[in-house]
Amino acid sequence: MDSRASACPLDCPDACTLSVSVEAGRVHAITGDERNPLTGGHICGNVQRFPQRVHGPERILRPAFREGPKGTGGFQEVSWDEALSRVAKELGSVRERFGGEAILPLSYGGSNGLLTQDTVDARLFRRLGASRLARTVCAAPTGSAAQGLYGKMPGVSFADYRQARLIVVWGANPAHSGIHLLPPIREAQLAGARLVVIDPRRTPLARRADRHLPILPGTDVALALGMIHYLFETGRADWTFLEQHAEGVEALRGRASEWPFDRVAEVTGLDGDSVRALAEEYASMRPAVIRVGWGLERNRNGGSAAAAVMALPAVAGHFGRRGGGYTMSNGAVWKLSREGVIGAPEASTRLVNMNHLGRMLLEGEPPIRCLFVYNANPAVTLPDSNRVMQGLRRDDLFTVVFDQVWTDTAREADVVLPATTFLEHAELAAGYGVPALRSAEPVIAPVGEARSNVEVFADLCRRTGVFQPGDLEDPMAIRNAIIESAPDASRVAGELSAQGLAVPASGFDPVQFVDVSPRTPSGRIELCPAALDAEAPAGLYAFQELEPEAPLTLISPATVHSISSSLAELIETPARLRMHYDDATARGLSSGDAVRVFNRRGEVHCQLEVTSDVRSGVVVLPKGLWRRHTANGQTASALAPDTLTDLGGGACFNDARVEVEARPHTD
Ligand SMILES: Nc1nc2c(c(=O)[nH]1)N[C@H]1C(S)=C(S)[C@@H](COP(=O)(O)OP(=O)(O)OC[C@H]3O[C@@H](n4cnc5c(=O)[nH]c(N)nc54)[C@H](O)[C@@H]3O)O[C@H]1N2
Ligand SMILES: Nc1nc2c(c(=O)[nH]1)N[C@H]1C(S)=C(S)[C@@H](COP(=O)(O)OP(=O)(O)OC[C@H]3O[C@@H](n4cnc5c(=O)[nH]c(N)nc54)[C@H](O)[C@@H]3O)O[C@H]1N2
Ligand SMILES: [Mo]
Repeated sequence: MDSRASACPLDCPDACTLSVSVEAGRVHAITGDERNPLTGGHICGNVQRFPQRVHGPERILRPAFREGPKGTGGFQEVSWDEALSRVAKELGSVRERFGGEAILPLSYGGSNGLLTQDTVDARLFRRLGASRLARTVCAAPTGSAAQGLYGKMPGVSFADYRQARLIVVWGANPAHSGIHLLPPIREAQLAGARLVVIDPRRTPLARRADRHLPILPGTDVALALGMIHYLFETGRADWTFLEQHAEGVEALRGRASEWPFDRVAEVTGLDGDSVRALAEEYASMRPAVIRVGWGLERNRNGGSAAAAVMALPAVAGHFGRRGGGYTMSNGAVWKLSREGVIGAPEASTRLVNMNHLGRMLLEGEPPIRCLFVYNANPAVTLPDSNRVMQGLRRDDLFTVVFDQVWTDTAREADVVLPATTFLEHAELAAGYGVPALRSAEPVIAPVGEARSNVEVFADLCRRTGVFQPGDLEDPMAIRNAIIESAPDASRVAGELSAQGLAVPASGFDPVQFVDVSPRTPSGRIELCPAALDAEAPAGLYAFQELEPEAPLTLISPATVHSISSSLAELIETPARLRMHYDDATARGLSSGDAVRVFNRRGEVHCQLEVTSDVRSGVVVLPKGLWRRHTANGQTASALAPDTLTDLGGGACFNDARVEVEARPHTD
């Protein structure tokens, strides 16, 4: 058995380095390896299960054409040459007859690698003049807020949570979604730190927290503004720091003054005493750090909520010492550009928000005639998924799906193309929590006839006639060109070739306002940036009422069983809806009942689990499930509205209102 080095590129904040045991061309096991000192030998269950995807029965082995009507699932295997010439011909004829904007490429962070997205794929679609995609399904509101206030300044490292005296985990569930934050939190707690968790669910961390605030989804902006108001009102705002480093202080102070604790309590569903206690702890304990998660962004107030939460450390003066400040995404830590590799300027063609895929497929003008899906599984991961599915079934839509496994989206395709996994192609990947850049070589040959994104898009550039001399097509050359774009390229290249891993210029453990500072144009914190204020429908920090379309709020957070919908093909147990005892009793329901969760967009048929781990008024379905996991083929995404967040045009998965009732018979 051979042991080979690799790097996990799955969509997760952590950036694990891996050791892969290989025998006779097959992957046997994946374990952690110590090259990344921040993740060490500890890896999650998802990547450990990855060999079952690579060699599993759901793997797409050869290209295929649909046979029979859409949705009936019949496919006929074909050669790569047949498949690519048909795809190239369709791209060409759609462009000729309807214009390039009738083509929509649809991809998200499914591969999470720097080689497999926004390189040769972007070259093809830009040169074809295709519609552009706004990649908003995740991190759009938090990203806009982090950009507007701090220019995406690097965050407090996971390791430095050890130094904190107060840790606030706000809308994040690292026990499932980024496990390497747990040991530092545990160590800090053993050294006497207080832990606060703000989450509608009693998460694993909430169980061991000193304080759990089971907030109503979509109301975090009220809680954060209430805390800011308290800081100003009680004379604990750090005016010296604010004068030196921040703009927009008066605007923020004015907007926060509308949030006395009694109003905060009423809106958030929290008790006033715990809100006050949290505000007092945050004012007085230092260092204090906030882990800002993505759970709080997925609602109409999500951008303002993220901005208000990130404004807190500035107002309270928590920056400037190790273990103080905030952590949001560290995705922007690496200053790498792929524009040189793409070799085509970004066109000014129509910009399609991916959260509107369903309505765009059904109503878009000019109509989308060709949809090219890769690095994503939109049939189940985008909001209002019944409309997405209806759009995919349009007879006059030509759909290409390029994936590793037979996803629910692949089953709707006209042409299916088999993709390699990260164990079969070269990759360059950075984590967005642990900011390590890692390069990795393939550890096995492609399974079946799978090909990498770089290879397939390069071939399509040639077949569609958009290839230009000088275009980079070799993965190694592309990787080198991306590394070359780093300001300190030779150091990065040297570290990557010596150990497969590079440290960002700001280091692994920067202290905010000591080692790193805001990357805004002014170099100062913009607490109320004009652009965000203009973008948010009622202005930044305004609370938009959550008018009840139905009484319960459905949220669908990440679980340990999949990474978004990736690896969910390995989940064997059917979906369960989790509901609080009070809500169950009020409806005469109990654990094990067959239920129907519904609103006007869709319905999910599944089993009920009654629990005290979810606050009343809120119900939970897992994120990432496939159609097979519910009794009627719909998932949480079918119930999620395709309305957009206040900033960034993001998805409102946790802003779904539903009702639940017993189902008379099991289907
Ligand atoms: N195992 C695993 N790891 C993953 C993923 C996965 O699917 N599985 N997904 C990856 C991806 S793509 C991402 S973006 C990250 C996401 O990682 P997280 O930031 O942890 O995001 P979520 O799981 O969406 O939600 C986090 C928590 O927010 C809570 N929540 C929901 N609504 C609200 C609200 O309005 N306010 C507050 N305060 N809390 C709320 C949920 O109950 C949940 O516990 O994880 C990544 N890591
Ligand atoms: N209900 C609900 N839905 C959600 C969320 C939620 O909170 N609730 N959260 C959302 C979040 S946070 C995110 S990030 C999105 C993610 O949604 P998606 O971007 O759709 O991500 P995945 O479900 O991981 O699907 C990625 C697909 O890309 C394929 N892939 C991986 N690597 C490669 C490659 O190299 N080449 C090719 N061609 N394909 C590859 C994988 O096999 C997989 O099928 O889901 C969102 N969906
Ligand atoms: Mo995400």
